[in-house]
Amino acid sequence: SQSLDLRLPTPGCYADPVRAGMDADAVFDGMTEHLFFTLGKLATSASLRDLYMALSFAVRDRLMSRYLTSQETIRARPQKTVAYLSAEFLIGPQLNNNLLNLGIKKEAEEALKRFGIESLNEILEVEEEPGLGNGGLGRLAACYMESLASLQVPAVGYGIRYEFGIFNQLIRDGWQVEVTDKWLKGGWPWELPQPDEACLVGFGGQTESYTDDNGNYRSRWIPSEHAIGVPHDVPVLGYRVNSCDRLRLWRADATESFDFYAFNIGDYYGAVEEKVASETLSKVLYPNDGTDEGRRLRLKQQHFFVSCSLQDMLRSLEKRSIAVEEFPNHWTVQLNDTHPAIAVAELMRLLIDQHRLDWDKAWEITNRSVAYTNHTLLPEALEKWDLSLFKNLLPRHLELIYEINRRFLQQVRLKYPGNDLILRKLSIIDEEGGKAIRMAHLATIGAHHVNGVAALHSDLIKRQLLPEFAQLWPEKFTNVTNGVTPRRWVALANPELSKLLDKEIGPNWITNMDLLLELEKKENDSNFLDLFASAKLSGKRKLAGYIHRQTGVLVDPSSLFDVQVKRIHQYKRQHLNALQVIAQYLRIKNGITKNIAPRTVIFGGKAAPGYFMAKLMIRFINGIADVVNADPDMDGLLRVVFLPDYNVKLGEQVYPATDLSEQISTAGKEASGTGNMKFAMNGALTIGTLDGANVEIRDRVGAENFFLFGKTESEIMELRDQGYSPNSFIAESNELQETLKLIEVGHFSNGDSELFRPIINILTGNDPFFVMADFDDYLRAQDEVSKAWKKSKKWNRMALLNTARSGFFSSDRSIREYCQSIWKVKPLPVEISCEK
Ligand code: NBX
Repeated sequence: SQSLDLRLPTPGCYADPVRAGMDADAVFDGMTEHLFFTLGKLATSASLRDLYMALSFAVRDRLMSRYLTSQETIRARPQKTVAYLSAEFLIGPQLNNNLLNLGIKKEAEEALKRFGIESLNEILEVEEEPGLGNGGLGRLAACYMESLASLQVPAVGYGIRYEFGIFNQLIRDGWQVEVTDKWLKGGWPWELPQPDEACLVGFGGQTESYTDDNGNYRSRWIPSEHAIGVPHDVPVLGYRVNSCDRLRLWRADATESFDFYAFNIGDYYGAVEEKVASETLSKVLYPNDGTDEGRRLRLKQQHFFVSCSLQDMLRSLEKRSIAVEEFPNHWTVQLNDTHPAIAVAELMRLLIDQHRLDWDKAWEITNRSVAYTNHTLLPEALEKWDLSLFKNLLPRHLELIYEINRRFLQQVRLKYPGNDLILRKLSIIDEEGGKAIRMAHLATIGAHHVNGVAALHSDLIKRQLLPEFAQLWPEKFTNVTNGVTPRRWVALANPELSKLLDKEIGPNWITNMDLLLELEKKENDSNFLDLFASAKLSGKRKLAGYIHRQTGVLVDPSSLFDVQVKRIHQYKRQHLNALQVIAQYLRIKNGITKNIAPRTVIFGGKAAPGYFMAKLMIRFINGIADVVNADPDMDGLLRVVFLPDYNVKLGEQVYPATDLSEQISTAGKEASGTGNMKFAMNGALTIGTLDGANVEIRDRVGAENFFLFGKTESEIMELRDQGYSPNSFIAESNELQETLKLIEVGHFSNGDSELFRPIINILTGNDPFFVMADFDDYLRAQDEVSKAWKKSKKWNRMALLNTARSGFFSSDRSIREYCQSIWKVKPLPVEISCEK
């Protein structure tokens, strides 16, 4: 095999663990050295955190030859690389994942024993999780990076190294309290700062026109402000392959420590002002996962990381003396929602203003390189920038966007003569109210493909969100149903199930989830079903312990664990679930317990700090929990838990421990969902609406293994068009009336009838998410759940079939689809020489 001319300090030949330094002795020696030289500690006085750091450094060392060889292979072979642009990468804890993908978990455990640590978990507990994302979108980016590396596809994830990620959530008196996430305190061992590859980014100022040497009219941008982007690289290792891709996160630094002019005139504070302003750029992640607040600093963040990333890509061509015209053959740029959509204008600017290309060539390059993934249909979540704000911050980009729009609308005019309405609908500039830039339009016009994230969602993009665009360019629109990585979400999160799967079907399911279909053969094998159920029980025991430690609530691991974990949102309808809990509570109070299955209803998720209703929903759930858990009548029948600070790490505990997955959004509102997939893989049954990827999950696992309820998307539309009135549904349901009544009298708020009034008002007012319309059917489906739970063998069979048929939802499948139909990239296997 061809080997690259690299001087590798530790040849990382996977086939030869001793030479590669992968055995327990080597890991132990590595830890000892890092304790001494890197951390300045003696093994005798090392804390758990010291040991975590030492092991992480030792593991990082063992990634390095793969990482460097991969980067060198990508550099040396002229093949297309994926650039995944995302304002968020919710990567989760790194140590365990790297141990798994390297294949040295046992060796690490052995090494730890020599330091007196009996369980790897003790060390994993210490790891801070980088919360560099809000929820599904950020986590998807992380799953995709892991699959790209595992599939040996050359890729770079480009994003922002926020100093403070998503806030930590505390619950005080039932309310959410936000606490700053200081994930970098104490140092984070997985990043490699690369100050030599810093990039300069401009903001503000103005443009001026001039005539170039060839007599052409040109525009140039004179920014009033600059920031420096310093890349911080995180290796992303594939599963048991040599490929190790890179996550390149940009930190904003000030251009100068001092503005020397200001310094000279004695304005010391003025001089440091610019430094402070630009350093604030990558300070904090915006914690809104829905509504976009149109904040100036957020647009600055977006332009900052996009500009750095595109400059980095162009520079990689220059370094290899590849002509800039070749850009689309070397980079395929994926926009994770519109957050990086400024890339369309910024790439044009770099090509025209800096690389001197003419418009047509620049546009061809841009359009051939860029593709856009949409993640939401909610109008309030669609990014729009106020024109004056945009002009003030990015005047040159505005000129370019005007020109993109002008040329585009000219095309539209020719196609639809005299149709002003369609021009207004398609324009990048929204003329209603104050003028604004519609980023989804910019992305759609600039991209060669636009995709949704589940079949229904992609269909709705064409029918509802961008119908005029879909009519204009039908071939541009496509679907790639989301997926999640089975490495983190099964192999690592659910060791008991993994062991069982390894034993039954061999270990290859981890990279080929279709092999899980072999489990179908076991659906009537009582022995196997028992083993499957006991893996689940073991997950539930662990979670029960965690719940007790965190909340003080004792839950019974043999009860049905009924779980809803996701961001708190009205469209996700945690309040529908909460109402159902109250209805069950009332039944128990009224002695109607015959059909009740003992349940532990678990909620988890963060609310955006400015989202009043979401925060009230948390308070509401905690109010219900307080009443239910304190009532002896509920003993053995019902428990309610709100798990604080839901994040990736906690998710890893929750998915394996869940029997029932709550996916109850208003049909047409949840683009895909990805938690739904993690639950199904881990053998939870879903209760859900026909929304997002639920539709495909049900198709795959079988309608008989899924608890369906609720109005369909078209029924919801119909209801709305007819003038929906929640009260007509309330009038027909006694249980719903009684449930609402109990809230109104303050039963869950210590007699305070005002506290939850806003929830009642919204539900009985216009009920924008059709909670009342779906309540009765939801309760019916929950009764089906209870009935099924009581036939445990049947339940276990249904659960097994969920796992068996969930292979489609591996992110490996999603990434293969992106590679084939959108990116046109192929794997590039990485060879590491093992000279004797
Ligand atoms: O993206 C989510 C969707 O709601 C899910 O249905 C979908 O499964 C997931 C992955 O495709 N969207 C999401 O998580 N959005 C955000 O987190 C977000 C963050 C910042 C922002 C707007 C939305 N300004």
